[in-house]
Amino acid sequence: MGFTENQEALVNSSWESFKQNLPGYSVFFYTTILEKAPAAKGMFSFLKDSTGVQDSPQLQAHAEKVFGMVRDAAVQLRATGEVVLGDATLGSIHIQKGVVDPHFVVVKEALLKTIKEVVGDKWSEELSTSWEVAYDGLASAIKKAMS
Ligand code: HEM
Ligand code: ISQ
Repeated sequence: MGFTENQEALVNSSWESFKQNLPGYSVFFYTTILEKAPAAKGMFSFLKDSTGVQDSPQLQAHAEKVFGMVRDAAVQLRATGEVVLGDATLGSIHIQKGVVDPHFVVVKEALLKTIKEVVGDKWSEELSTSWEVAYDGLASAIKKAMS
């Protein structure tokens, strides 16, 4: 079955909630990533010299971009059934930073955990699956650009 209107609506409304507390959720997102993959810290220019995860405009901007791109992927999946990468340089950026396949799993798990935190008691299996499907479509497009 294709990506449904309801799935798109679930992603859109939780994306709006995410932006309501961008500083808090961004720190939560990075903290979860670094719990799962401590070595990833050195990969991010704005994290490598800090102790722990400190809130900063760059940290927020990057997190907002990642979540916003997954949200866009959901919109694309609903409209066309596929995800097309807008920015062709994303492949080479990630190769250059040393990103490998298992990192995509870590980022996915952290994204889903953050969404769970964002929506609280509005969490549902379908909401989580919607984010997961959109993320997987986007991750495939980035990996293709990396290959
Ligand atoms: C850079 C998006 C997966 C690590 C970037 C940039 C974007 C982006 C848009 C360009 C810099 C920016 O404007 O923020 C995404 C999306 C992903 C993804 C949408 C998944 C669907 C990953 C994974 C890793 C990773 C799995 C590894 C942990 C990085 C690093 C940079 C980067 C280290 C450079 C950040 C810096 O400026 O220091 N990513 N990314 N990304 N990405 Fe990703
Ligand atoms: C992946 N790519 C770019 C920015 C990011 C920020 C947080 C987590 C993962 C990311």
